[in-house]
Amino acid sequence: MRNPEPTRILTIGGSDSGGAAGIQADLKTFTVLGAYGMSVITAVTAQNSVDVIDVFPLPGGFIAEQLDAILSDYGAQSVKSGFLGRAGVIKVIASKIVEYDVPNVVIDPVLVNHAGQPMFSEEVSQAYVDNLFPIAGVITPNVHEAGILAGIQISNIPSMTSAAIDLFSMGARKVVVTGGRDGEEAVDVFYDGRTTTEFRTPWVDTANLHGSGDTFSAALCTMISRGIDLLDAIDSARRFTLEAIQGGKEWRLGAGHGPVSCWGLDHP
Ligand code: PXL
Repeated sequence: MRNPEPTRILTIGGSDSGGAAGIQADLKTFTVLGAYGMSVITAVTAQNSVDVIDVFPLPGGFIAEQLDAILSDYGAQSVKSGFLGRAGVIKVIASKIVEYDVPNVVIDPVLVNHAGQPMFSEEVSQAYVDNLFPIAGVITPNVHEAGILAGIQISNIPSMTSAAIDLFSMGARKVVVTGGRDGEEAVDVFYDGRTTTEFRTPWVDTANLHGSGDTFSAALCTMISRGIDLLDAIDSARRFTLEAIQGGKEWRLGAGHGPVSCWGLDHP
């Protein structure tokens, strides 16, 4: 055998035709980090660096078929969810993760577009809380999503921390609220029911952040599947994402918010 057998990781989310976010970001991250990526597509988007022009949701039954196909054969050592968008689809996905007993569940509750504007109804947020929070090893909302889920306005680091604590009390076992900013630092806040931990890295001034949240949670999912302790996995996934942002910060691939880079990085 030439290469060691890779870790198998499943992403469940939407296709970004622009390749910046969604399953494309996830599969690139898994690959760069040496894992074998699989994808269940929930919706196909027509989007670029400027706009999401249209979304074509796939039928829930077909999403279930994709899950059955993968999980009855390859199986997965960890799973990450992204753009799900419908309460019924969220329920189907939760029941399949339970049915196949997939370990290491990372839930990125995608509720806003890259500009931070809500994309879905309240019913979708509630479906995450009711169906995916209880089975998640960790959830990774950004500040906008954490604010929507916790029903609070997040304006600084203390309010990020309050939201993380609220999301724990709503049933999520481990919470990382991402995308905070404190002066010249990018801040993520972690809460596990006992302690809060702040992760800080230098703020990178760039418009090219499209897909950075997906990249972080896909990297986190990969680190966790290797058995790395959660706090170390978060630290490592953040460093990977920081390097990805730094690598693409000067790019002008489109007229709007471009992707992050994810190659040429020296990571285990
Ligand atoms: O970055 C969140 C995200 C994930 N997946 C898809 C998206 C978006 C944001 O717009 O379109 C397909």
